[in-house]
Amino acid sequence: MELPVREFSETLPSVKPKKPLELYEFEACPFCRKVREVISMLDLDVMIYPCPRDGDRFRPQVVEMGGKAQFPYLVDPNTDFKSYESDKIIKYLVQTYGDGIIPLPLSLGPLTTASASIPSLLRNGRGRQAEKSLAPQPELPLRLWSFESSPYCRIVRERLCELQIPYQLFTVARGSRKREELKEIAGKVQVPYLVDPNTGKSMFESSSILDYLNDTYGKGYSPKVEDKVEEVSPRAVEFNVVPEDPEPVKVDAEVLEDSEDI
Ligand SMILES: N[C@@H](CCC(=O)N[C@@H](CS)C(=O)NCC(=O)O)C(=O)O
Repeated sequence: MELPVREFSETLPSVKPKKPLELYEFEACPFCRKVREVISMLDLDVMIYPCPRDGDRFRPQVVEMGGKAQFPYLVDPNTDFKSYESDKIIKYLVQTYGDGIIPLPLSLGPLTTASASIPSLLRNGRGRQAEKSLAPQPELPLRLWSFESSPYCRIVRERLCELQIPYQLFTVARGSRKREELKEIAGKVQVPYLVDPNTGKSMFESSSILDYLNDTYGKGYSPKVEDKVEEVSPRAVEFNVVPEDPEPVKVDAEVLEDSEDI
């Protein structure tokens, strides 16, 4: 269950980023939620790189870029802004892509942090810890249409986070100008809506999406034949080693002649 708060987009007359923003975060972190809320309010889209605890895919990248494992961490490739600290990120986003004014619910200091913690308390830590999975990282990021305060979107984001699946987040809060686009793409305005360009699958309904994610990238994943070959001979893959030709087979001339007679 999640509190029905701040479910709107300001759709401010804002500048839109040319290249997508990149947010390193995890779903259960209240500071990350504050940033996702302002992203929804500003009607921005963002690449999410999930960094749950013990995550091995994107956490190391954050340490490399900023020097420590702390979340949220925002990268804006349009301006080279890179930063930790939710309040600094929020200020940057409203100044760069909004009207410069921090929305009241996000400007109340510890009260804001406390209210952003409630959904995670109610969800008992889902979206905090990475889940071990045999599935390799998908080649292309998934695409999720969502808005921050929807409880159905939340459970999908939690699962994407636990499985460390990168995805493009299209925020379509009430009032978003992108709702029309969603209608054109999907036939109706309903969230969550997931598109997986790796498999060509697309779907509504949080329960169907969870089943799909578990089967494709989670516990239900079974390695494909190519993955098994890779496991057997990692060096051949890594160094592009071409296996040596086998010893030429000595063919008995007589046998060959015999066989030609047949
Ligand atoms: N003052 C920081 C606090 C950020 C923070 O404490 N984040 C926690 C997660 S909620 C964190 O990164 N912990 C380290 C970890 O998860 O490994 C902010 O507002 O961004």
